[in-house]
Parts: sequence; structure tokens; C-alpha cells
Amino acid sequence: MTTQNGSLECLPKIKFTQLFIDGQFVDALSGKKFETIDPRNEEVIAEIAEGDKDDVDLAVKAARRAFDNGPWPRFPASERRRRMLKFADLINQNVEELAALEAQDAGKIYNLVKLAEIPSAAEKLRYYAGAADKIHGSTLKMSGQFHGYTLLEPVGVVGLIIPWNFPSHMFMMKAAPALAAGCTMVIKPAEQTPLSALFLAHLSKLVSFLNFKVYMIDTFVTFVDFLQAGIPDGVLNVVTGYGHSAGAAITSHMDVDKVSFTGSTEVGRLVMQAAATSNLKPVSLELGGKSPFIIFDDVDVDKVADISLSAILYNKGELCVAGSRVFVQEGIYDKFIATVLEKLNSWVVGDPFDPNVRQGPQVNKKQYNRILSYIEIGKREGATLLTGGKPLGNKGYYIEPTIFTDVTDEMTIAREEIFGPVMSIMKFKTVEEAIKRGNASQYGLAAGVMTNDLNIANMVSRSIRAGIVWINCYMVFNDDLPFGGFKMSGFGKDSGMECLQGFLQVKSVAMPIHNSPW
Ligand code: TXE
Repeated sequence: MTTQNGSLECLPKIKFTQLFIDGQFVDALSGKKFETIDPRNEEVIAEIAEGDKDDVDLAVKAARRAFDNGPWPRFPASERRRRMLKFADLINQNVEELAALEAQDAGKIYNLVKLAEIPSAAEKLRYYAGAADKIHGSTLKMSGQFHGYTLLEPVGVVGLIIPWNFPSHMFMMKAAPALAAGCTMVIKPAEQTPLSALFLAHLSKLVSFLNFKVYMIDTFVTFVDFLQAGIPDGVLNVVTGYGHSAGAAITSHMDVDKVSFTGSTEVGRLVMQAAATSNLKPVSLELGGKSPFIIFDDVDVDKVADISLSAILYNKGELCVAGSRVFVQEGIYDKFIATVLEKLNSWVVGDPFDPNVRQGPQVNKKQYNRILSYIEIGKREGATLLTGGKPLGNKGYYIEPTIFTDVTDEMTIAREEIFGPVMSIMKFKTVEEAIKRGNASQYGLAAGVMTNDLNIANMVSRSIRAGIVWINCYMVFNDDLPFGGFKMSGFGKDSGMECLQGFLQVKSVAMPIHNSPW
């Protein structure tokens, strides 16, 4: 499918457009469909089944059956691991098709998705597959003549609500730990980017010869199990549709045991409300951010300018951890600005399939308009527009990389999440000032500290109220590095063992021991 220089010869045919419920692709009960749009040219890519409350109910019932009576939570954990590893291999084998779907559906850079994001989705399965058979509780020496122990049990049927900025990556960030824990699930991808989620659903079911060989030596496996050698029916369901209908139906469902949500802070509130007024299901929320990126005088300006540009422009700024508030110490302020401007001269915005392009189109018209309106607000409130600020081209949702200076902490563009290629640069004098202003946000998702002074690095990273702090780097993610915010950026972790814990619940067991000498 790709040429030697990495560009694409043809777009993949869209094969999956229906809901995936109980192992089958089916139409929505209402028969309704919605269009998914190519942000490069505003054309319709495909019509997708529009699931709503009734479809969610069917999917939850399938997941409940799979949880209560199916093999997945009852398998030896090593069997879950084996199937998850196979699922991961299938993702790697289909990396080009998945990457092309995301480049077309979300405007993401094809080569980056192919080389980094899709392989990283597969790695998440491998990471949690390795953890699946290491889930265990503890034994407790209780007071008196009792013996106690804890069991870690899967939470049950979980609802996973996914945003559009990292469709496959976020799908697996949530689905992989849930699968390892032995949960069954209903996944709702964002309405803007349903294509890769449906393709992943298809892969979850595939049977391979490799599994057949493994099964021959597993005496407990029946022929029926062999036929369902992938992820069994009902374990992983995908309901495409809108947030206010399909998403809300998941969060208020009485038979969903937990919701893991990534999206806006506004909808995060609704998710909590729905959980509280339905069955009090626990929720984990990964929400917006307005992350400080703090640069001290002693850095290599050239290197840090590169990091700061990636921190705001990666994925065209549609990035919850975007380093959108750039605080620069006064001694290097002018040099930093000149360096960043120079680097932007070679920054190419355009078709995400073109290997020279660094920034594709924004995901949809709503986000495009939202970003442009923030740029207008920035100008109106008195910030200096240093570069960019305009749409690019006549078709598609392209926006110039944009830099504002003379931004004050009170301005709207310094307080609200823009979720686009818009950097605000502010000047500071002292460490204390940087910490105070860095913390002056309702959000607390991430922060960056650029300095060669170890003491300052440690001081700032301990003082900033954010779920993740990067020192002399940015956006470094790893499967074992817990990720999730403080303050209004949410709570609960994605990634790491902490995320797996979120899909488990602790059961305590106590029993008497008669005549124990201890
Ligand atoms: O998000 P929504 P939107 C931020 C970012 C962006 C803004 C708006 O600032 O500009 O949010 O984006 C589902 N019940 N982030 O409007 O609506 C929805 O279908 C249950 C940051 O697209 O929060 C989708 O699957 N679910 C963020 C998911 O929620 C509902 C990533 C996210 O959509 C729902 C995305 C409801 N009532 C946006 N309403 C990040 N943290 O990375 C919507 N959804």
C-alpha cells in the first residue's frame, strides 16, 4: 500500500461501518447512520451505524452474558494473555491499514501513526497481557484466631468512552487493561473517528493457525473454544454513535459497573452525574489541560525550542497534554522567540499522507471554528499575534501554527484549553514566580520543566500540581508510566499498574482458624 518514500498509493477500502455487538457486525436497531468526514477535503468517507440507547442496551446485555457465563473472566489468566498477544500481533500485521484509516478519519500524520501510535496500541496489549497472570491479592495475618486474604476480581462490564485525537491508542489504553483484568466491555469511539475502532473490533475476533497449534497442547480447550480463538463473543463490543445518545446511555446504564472516560471537562461532569444518579458506578476521567511548559535561562535554546514546538504542534495541537502555556525566563526570552520563529519556517502544514508534512488538518469543522475563535479572542484581549492565526487553503480544516506573545495569565487563551496549534508565550523572572503562575490553572494534567539545574528541576516538579511532569523532555509516555490528571483534569490513571487496578475490585475473605498456636 505504501511507496518507498512512505507516501500512500491508495486509500484503504472502508470495510467495517456497523456496530460490533456479541461478535457480529450489525446495523443500528433504528437503521440510522451518520457520516464520517475526511478533514483533508470535507468529503464523506463513509456512513456509519448510529447506535443509541437500545443498541447500547443490547451491547451491555452481551457483555453481561460474557461476563456472567462466558469463558473470558474464567480462563486461566495465561489464556487471556495468549489471546491478547495474538490480538497485538494482528494489529502489527495491519498497521498500514489502521494508520491510513486514522490519517483519513482524523487528519493524523500517516507515517507517525504507522510508526508510533498503532505499534504503541499493540504494545499496550502486550504490556497488560504480561500482567494478566500476575494479578494477585495478599494474605493477612488478622488479629485473633482468623485467617484473611484478598482476591482481586474484575470489576465486571465496563464502558470505555474514547475521544478522537488518538483513536486506536486510547482504545487500547483502556481496552487492554480491562481485558487483562477479565472484564467485558462496551466501547464507544468518538463520532468523529469511528473507523479504526471498528477495524480493531474485527481484529479482536480473528482466528489464526498459530492458535490452533497452541490449542493442541492445551487439553482443557474444547473444539468450541478453538472456533472462538480470538476474544470471545460479547467480551469486546463497539457501539458507534453520538455522545449525547450512545455515550450517555453507557454512563447511565444500570448494568455497567464502571466507566472510563477521556474527553472534555464539560462532559466529564455529565459522566459523573450520570454515574451518581444511576447505579453509583465508579468512573475514571481523563479530561482537558492547560499545561505549563517552563523554560529557565540555562538551557540550550535551540534544543528546547524544538521540544516546545512538538509539545504544542504534535497532532496539530489536539493533545490533552499540549504545552500551551510557555513560560520563558527573561534572560533568553528574545532568543527563544527568534529561534522558534526560525524553526517554523520549515514547518509544513498539509495533507497528512505527504511524508514532508508535519501538521495535518484539525479533526472537524467544530474544532476548526473553535480554534479560530480562540485566536480572535486572543487578539481582542490584547495579546500580540506573532505568527500564524489564519486558516490555510480553501478546502479542509487547516490552520497555521500560531504564536501569541504578551499573554497575561488572566487572558482567555491562557486559561482555556484551545486544543489546536496555538502557543502562548509568557515571560517570568524567578523560580517562585514560574511555580505560582504555572499552578494558576483549573487544570493539572501535565507540565514541562526545562533546566540544567537539578535543584530547580526537582523543586519545580515537586511544586507543580499536575499528574505528570517532564524534565528536559515532553510527551514521553510509556506503558508503565501512570497517566492522569489532578484538579479539573480528572482522576484515575490510564497506563501502568494503577490503570489495571482500576479494572479490579478487592474482595476480602476471612475465616476462623481453630486452636492456632500463632
Ligand atoms: O469532546 P467530548 P468534544 C476537549 C478539547 C476539545 C473539547 C471538545 O478541549 O476541544 O474537549 O471536544 C463522548 N455522555 N477534549 O466535544 O464531547 C463523545 O461522543 C457520554 C480533550 O469532541 O467530551 C466522545 O466519544 N459520552 C480530550 C467523547 O465523549 C459523551 C479529548 C469525547 O467527546 C457525552 C477530546 C455524554 N453526554 C476532547 N458527550 C482529551 N482529554 O484528550 C460526548 N461524549
